[in-house]
Amino acid sequence: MLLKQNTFIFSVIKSVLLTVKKKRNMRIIYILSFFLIMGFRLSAQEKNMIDPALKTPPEIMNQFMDMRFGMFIHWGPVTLRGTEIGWSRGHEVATEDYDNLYKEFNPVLFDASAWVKTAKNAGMKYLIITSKHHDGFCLWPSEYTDYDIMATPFKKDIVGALAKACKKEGIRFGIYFTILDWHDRNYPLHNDGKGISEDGNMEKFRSTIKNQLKELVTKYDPYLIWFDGGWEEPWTDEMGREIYTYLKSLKKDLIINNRLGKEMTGISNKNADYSKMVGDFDTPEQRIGNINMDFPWESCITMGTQWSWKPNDKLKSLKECLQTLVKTASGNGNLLFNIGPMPDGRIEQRQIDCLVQMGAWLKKYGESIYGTRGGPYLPNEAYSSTRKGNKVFVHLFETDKTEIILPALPGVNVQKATLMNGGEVGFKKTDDFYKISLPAVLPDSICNVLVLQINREAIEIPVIENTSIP
Ligand code: FHN
Repeated sequence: MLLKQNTFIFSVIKSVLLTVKKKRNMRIIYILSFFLIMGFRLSAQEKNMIDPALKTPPEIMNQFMDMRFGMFIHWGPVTLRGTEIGWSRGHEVATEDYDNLYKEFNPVLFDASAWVKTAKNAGMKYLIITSKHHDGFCLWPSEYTDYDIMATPFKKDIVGALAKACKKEGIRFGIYFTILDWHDRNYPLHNDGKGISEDGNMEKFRSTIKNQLKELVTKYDPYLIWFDGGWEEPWTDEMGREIYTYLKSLKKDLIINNRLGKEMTGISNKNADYSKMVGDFDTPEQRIGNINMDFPWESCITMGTQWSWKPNDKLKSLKECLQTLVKTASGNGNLLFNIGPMPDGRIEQRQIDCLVQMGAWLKKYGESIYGTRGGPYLPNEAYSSTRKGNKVFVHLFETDKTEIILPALPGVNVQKATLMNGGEVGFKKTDDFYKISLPAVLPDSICNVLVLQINREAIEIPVIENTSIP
């Protein structure tokens, strides 16, 4: 009887232990499978993102965003036809003709230091040249193609000359590099409406661009690489991340824009997922980007109507150029302002004249642009603002007003209100508004700067969405 009882107890204990053991095993199995799945997920996630340790650190990006104003240069043999670089190949200009323009490309009046000095005098802090655009022509001597500057009658390294001149003038040097290359047979697309070509070989193509990027980084030590043309089907974000990681192995602090991947606000101003971007800053194109106080951005905009030189092109007025710069800064972005030099190597005098006048304005009002951050007032037709330290700079676009009314800044005491280069102004505060009376004659005929000196750090003020006056 006792034995029976004991056997029963043992079997109960055994099954309990077994259950516990089974449960423990199950728990171990659950825990193991959890970590396994997490591992998979993590590796997938890690695979879908750039190693944070490689990302360009905030202090480097802040230094870049302090610059606020850069020169973009689109140039190449296409200027001999005055049509749009890359896009006119096989369209306005027959492919055969386009691809042989390099044989006539001889910009004997090209003077790198003159270009860089023009940028510097304009108040620009960095300069980016199209080393290779979608037509595949390389403005530097490349080991990996014969379709480069050494095949032209000119035979001088354009990228190298600009890198040297920038270093001499203390201007940061950047390189534009297209991912897509409609001229390269290994790249499966040729902008000819014929779709993916069988003889494409992305493996070979990717090793060519990797080798060329190594050439550019090791030979010219750029501050920044401005990628473009990653929107076509043969290119993937994965490939973009691989290039980002590779470039960071060549130069740790190299700044790289977000066009190595597909996620961007770009031309269409679409709502982008910044966590998916492959690169350090967003690149709104041909428009002023939306205010963004968290993710760095830079608008690239043409002075004319196309990127490369066009004879007798319609250029933006000085007022439009200055307002574009000021409104971009007030949205917390940089302006990369594009010029297209002529086929003989000179920058058109009209473009230089406009840049000189922008520089003259920045010599007087640069404190309200360089090193500032956007807001708190959102840009509108009458004004926009930037801020730095305990100052808010309000850029006034109307020069015929003797009074301006601004929404009061929450939790702020305005200690002093002055006009840059213009002295004290009348200042009255009501609960919700500031009433500022301006002198009949304002210091500047295009854009004046009202400075509100306040009792706290201006960056702490939330962005004022609604600037409309009742
Ligand atoms: O196709 C290019 C264009 O030619 C120009 O280079 C601009 C500059 O940002 N990016 C592309 C269009 O998005």
